[in-house]
Amino acid sequence: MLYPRETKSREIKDLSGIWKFKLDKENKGYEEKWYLEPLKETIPMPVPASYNDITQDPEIRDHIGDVWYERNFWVSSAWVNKRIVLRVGSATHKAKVFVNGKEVIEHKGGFLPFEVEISKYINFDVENRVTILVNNVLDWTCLPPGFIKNYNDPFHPSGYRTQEYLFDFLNYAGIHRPVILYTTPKTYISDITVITEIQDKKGIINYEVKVEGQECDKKEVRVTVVDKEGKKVAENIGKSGILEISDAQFWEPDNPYLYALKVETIEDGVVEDLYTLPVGIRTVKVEGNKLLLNNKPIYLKGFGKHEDADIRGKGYDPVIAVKDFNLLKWIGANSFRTSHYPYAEEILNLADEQGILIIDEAPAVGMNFFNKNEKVFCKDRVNEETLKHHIQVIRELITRDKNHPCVIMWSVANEAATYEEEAYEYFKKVVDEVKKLDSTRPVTIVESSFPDETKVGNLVDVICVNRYYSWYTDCGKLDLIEFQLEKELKRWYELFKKPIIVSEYGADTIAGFHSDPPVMFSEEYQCEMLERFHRVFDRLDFVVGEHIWNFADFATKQAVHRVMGNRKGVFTRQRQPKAAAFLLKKRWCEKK
Ligand code: GCB
Repeated sequence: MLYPRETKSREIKDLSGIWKFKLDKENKGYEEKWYLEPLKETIPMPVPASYNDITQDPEIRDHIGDVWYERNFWVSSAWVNKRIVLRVGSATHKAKVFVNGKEVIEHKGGFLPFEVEISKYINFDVENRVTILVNNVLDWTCLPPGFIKNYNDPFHPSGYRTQEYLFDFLNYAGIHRPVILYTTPKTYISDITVITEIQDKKGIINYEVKVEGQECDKKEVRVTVVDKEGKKVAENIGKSGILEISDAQFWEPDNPYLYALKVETIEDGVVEDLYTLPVGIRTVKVEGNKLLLNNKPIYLKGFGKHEDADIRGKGYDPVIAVKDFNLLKWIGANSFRTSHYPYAEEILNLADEQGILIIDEAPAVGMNFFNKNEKVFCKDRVNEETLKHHIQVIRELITRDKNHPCVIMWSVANEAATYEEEAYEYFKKVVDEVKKLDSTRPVTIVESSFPDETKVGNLVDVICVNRYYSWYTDCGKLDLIEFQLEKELKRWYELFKKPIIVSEYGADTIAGFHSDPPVMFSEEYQCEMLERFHRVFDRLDFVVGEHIWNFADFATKQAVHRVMGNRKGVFTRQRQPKAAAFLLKKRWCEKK
């Protein structure tokens, strides 16, 4: 699925803005066919945004089930002969879409886009109505999984239920990414795949173009590579081929050079469709205990992040997005992980442009009770149906993100119960699917298990491990960090002989809390902890990256160990630096 871009043959109409919104208190709107008529008794709701924090109403914030969004739009008759597509950047977690009262598509999975051609449902030159039913319930067949707890005890009124989940971020819901209409010609470029290679100074782009629609086989395909100065540097005719650029510029954090790949369909000498894909020529490889970018070792400096901000929740906002990239640059980071789900494509586009490397993660998180008596991989929990959905999500993720130079690794899950025997078969199938779809990028499964207990260490190319020494274990015992961490990391390497990224480490820190000597939750404690982790990393040459948990404070469900959310941010939720930010800036701006 190509990211919508305007060209001379394609137009975009952004439907973001203020929509009508209605809570479906009893979850009966679908049965009662609310979509047939304009919604009644609505309130205004911004799109994109999570709906949870927009109003003062706890019933909306904590609702379990369906909500409805609606807006009107016009389509002029200038679009009559075009293919009109409605695209939802994401709706969390399930959605059904109706155009003028007709159901046109449904989708499961809260972090990936879906689209449908709606040309035949549109009325031209009059008002049209789009209605989107969004459902936030998580069960064991979803990613991330969750479950509904029904209370049957004297302490809760009858029928009381809660949405439970095992992951550590708030289950925000709503339409989180832009909703747009876009057009293409009736016969159109439906997909492009590029794989780049480097031979000395030569850059090679292997490409494949798919054309769909009427008489698509008759169209000629012309592919041109244009450099930043607008100069044509390579050209080819054909739906697939190899483009060579002598003396190419290679994409890397210090020089995120993007060529423009212009793809055109042509009939009788007339260009009908044009799509322009930004292409960065770069390679990623694992060799011995190193991660190589363009055949040179690269050390990842950065964070686990979240899509999270005040009021907006998980809604994409260009203000937050650009601010975050500015902070990444300011602090000297070169990478982040899209913990714990695929982020908006707009974020990946920025990363391509700014030279930020990304570990792209599937929304498989919360597959662990951290209690060995509670199995996860079993008939009633993570089972065949979950696996089927996981594979579907992997397909959608790779289809969406395969062409981004910034994406250097796939993470298929975070902190699953990989110590369970059944985890091996499950993840083998998931990793096989990734390899089948993309053999050019390393794959990881982010671990909380220990090296001697994991069953999946042999499935991955890079070991990613999350560890919280002196926080969740041996609270306050900073002096144990180096002893414990070094021992563990050496064991990982001894067993698997693969490069290691410490993909999470950190301490909850309330900005403004101070203590010397450091105690937990103070800014000094966060600094001291990081420094001790770093001393170990600097001693071990198989450690190829450090991603601190987390970039910024973020919202979680309410719990006694969460002080208005998770406070492990190096920045506050409002993106102001804690003391650790200055420590990291010094380290990362110096460290190669
Ligand atoms: C983890 C999880 C992350 C949590 C973090 C924490 O291991 O991967 O989602 O937020 O720990 O702070 O507990």
